[in-house]
Amino acid sequence: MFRSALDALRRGISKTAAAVGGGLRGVLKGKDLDEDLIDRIESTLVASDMGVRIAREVVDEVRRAFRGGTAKRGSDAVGILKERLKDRLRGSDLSLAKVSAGPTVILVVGVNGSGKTTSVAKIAKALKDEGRSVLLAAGDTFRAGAVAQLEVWAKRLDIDVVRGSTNADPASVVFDAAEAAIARKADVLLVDTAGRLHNQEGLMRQLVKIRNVLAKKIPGAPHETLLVLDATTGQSAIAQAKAFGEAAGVTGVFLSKLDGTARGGSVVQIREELGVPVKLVGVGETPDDVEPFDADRFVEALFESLDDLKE
Ligand SMILES: Nc1nc2c(ncn2[C@@H]2O[C@H](COP(=O)(O)OP(=O)(O)OP(=O)(O)O)[C@@H](O)[C@H]2O)c(=O)[nH]1
Ligand SMILES: [Mg+2]
Repeated sequence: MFRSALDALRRGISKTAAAVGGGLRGVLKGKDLDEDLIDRIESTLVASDMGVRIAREVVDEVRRAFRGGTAKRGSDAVGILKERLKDRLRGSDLSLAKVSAGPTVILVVGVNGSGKTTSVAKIAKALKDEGRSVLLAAGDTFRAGAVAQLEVWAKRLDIDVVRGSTNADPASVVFDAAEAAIARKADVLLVDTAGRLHNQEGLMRQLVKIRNVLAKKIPGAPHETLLVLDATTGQSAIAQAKAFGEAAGVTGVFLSKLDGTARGGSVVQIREELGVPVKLVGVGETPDDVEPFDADRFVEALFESLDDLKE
C-alpha cells in the first residue's frame, strides 16, 4: 500500500533534512566531539520541532557516550541519535484499520485547511490501487465548495461520493453514506468532515453525532479516526493533536504538508506526547503524494546528508 515510484518521503522531508542534517553537518564534519559541539547538536534538534524534552533526551545519550569514552567522533554522535530516534518512533501498528466483515469506516477530522479533503483523496486512491472498493462521504456541508472539491477528486479517481445539499446535517449525509456502503458492499467508507477547532463546542458535538450514526449503522465504526495535522504549523499541530485526541477518539495522525516545512521533527513529538502514531504522511498536493510513515526510513532520510561523515 502507498508505494510510489518516486521516493516521496525523502523528497517530502528534504527541508527538514536540510535543517537537521545540513545543520549538524556544519557542526560535526571531520570533528572530534566535545561538550560545546554536543550543545550545538542539541540546539539544532530543538529547532527542528521534535520537542525540547526529546531533543535533550537523545542528546543526553550522546553526552553520556562521550563522557564514557564510547563516542569520540561526530559520526559516533550521529549513529547514537539515529538509533535513539528510531527506537522512539518504532512500534505499534501503523497500518490502517481493516475489518473483515462489512465496510471499514475511516473518519477524517482536523482544523480548517489542514489538508483533510486532499488526504481523503490520497487514502482513497491508495486503497483503490490495492483493489479495495471505496465510497466517499461528503461530510463537510458547511463550507461552500467543499463538496465540489471532493467530487473533483472522486471523479478523477473514479470513486463515488455520497453527498447532501449545502448546509444539510452532516450526520444525515453520513447516515446515507453508511447505508450506501452497506448496500453496495463497499470495502471502505471514507468520511470527509468540515474543519473545526477543538473548542468549538457545537462542531465537536456534531462530530460525536457523526460517530454515533456510524456506530449505529456499522458495528465498531468508525474503525479509524485520522486526525489530519498540517506539519508546517509545528507546535500548534501538537496542541491541536492533544485537544482533538481527547475529544474525537483519534486513532492515528495523517501528517500533511511535510514537503512544505523544515519542521518535520514534529512527527517525533506527536508520537511521544500523544501516544497516537503518525500513520501516514502527505508530501504534496496530488493523490499520489502520500506514504505510510516508516520510522527507519524517516530517520535515515533526516540524517541522509550525514552519511559520508565517516570519511
Ligand atoms: N504541499 C502540500 N499541500 C497540501 C498537502 N495536503 C494538502 N495540501 C494543500 O493544502 C490546502 C488545503 O487542503 P484541503 O485538503 O482543502 O484542506 P481541508 O482540511 O480539507 O480544508 P477545509 O475543508 O477547508 O477545512 C490545499 O491547497 C491543498 O492542496 C500536502 O501534503 N502537501
Ligand atoms: Mg476539506
